[in-house]
Amino acid sequence: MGVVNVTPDSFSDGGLWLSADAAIAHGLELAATGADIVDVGGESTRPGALRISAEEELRRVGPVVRELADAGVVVSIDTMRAAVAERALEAGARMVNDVSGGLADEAMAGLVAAAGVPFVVMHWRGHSVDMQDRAVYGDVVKEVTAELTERVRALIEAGVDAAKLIVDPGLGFAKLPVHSWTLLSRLREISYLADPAAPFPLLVGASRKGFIARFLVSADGEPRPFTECDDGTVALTALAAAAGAWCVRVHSVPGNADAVRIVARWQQEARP
Ligand code: PMM
Repeated sequence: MGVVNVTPDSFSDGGLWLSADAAIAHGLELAATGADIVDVGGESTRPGALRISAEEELRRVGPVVRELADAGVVVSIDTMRAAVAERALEAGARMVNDVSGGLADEAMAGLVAAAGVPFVVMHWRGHSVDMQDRAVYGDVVKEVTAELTERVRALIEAGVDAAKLIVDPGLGFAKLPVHSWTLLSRLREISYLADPAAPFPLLVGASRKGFIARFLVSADGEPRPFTECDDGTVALTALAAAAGAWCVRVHSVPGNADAVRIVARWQQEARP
């Protein structure tokens, strides 16, 4: 999954694809370089970000979703708002990626149930403006898994088809770096949720996140600039794919697409 953030302030690519033309060209490039899905978002979720209006969000993503979908790209809409998701689906998007897992907008579950599209349920504890205050865990894997399980239960109760749900640990969202690292090291447990016999597809969004930059510090202790975190992202993509992830959400596709293919080849040989 390649990312197009049509925002002025996203963490690693804010402002780069703010005009519709630039965003469309970037989405086409992501698809041409190996992305199976292009995730289009209009609202920044970087720690501390303030919300924008639904009108502004729609203004940013509408033409981008339509053009990419018309060009045959499988588009995912990255939004917490049912109204934005609905318009994006009308414009040709084929899945909904909601970082709040349906918590931010109570109309989201009904919309997704009626549309029958795949829905990404990310672990979330509140809006970006103060989410890092909620990065408090006793056992992060247990708590993230329990909270995702509760979300999945509520969505199914609201009529969403369980077979359409994809779960995501929400790296960096109400997580300190140590929480993201622990979650990454135990991805399988998260995809199992309540039932090891029936794992959910897992989406992992590690690309260029701050926990990579803060680990790969320079000799003088400076965090690695996010533009230089793509090799670290590729390493995590390989590990996530080997741990069974269904999808990785990334800003730069070629190295990550290679990593996914290499892991598939490795696993093909490793099968008895
Ligand atoms: N991360 C961001 C935005 N959307 N969606 C999912 N499902 N998972 C994520 O981890 C995720 C997301 C924020 O990252 P960006 O601003 O660098 O794109």
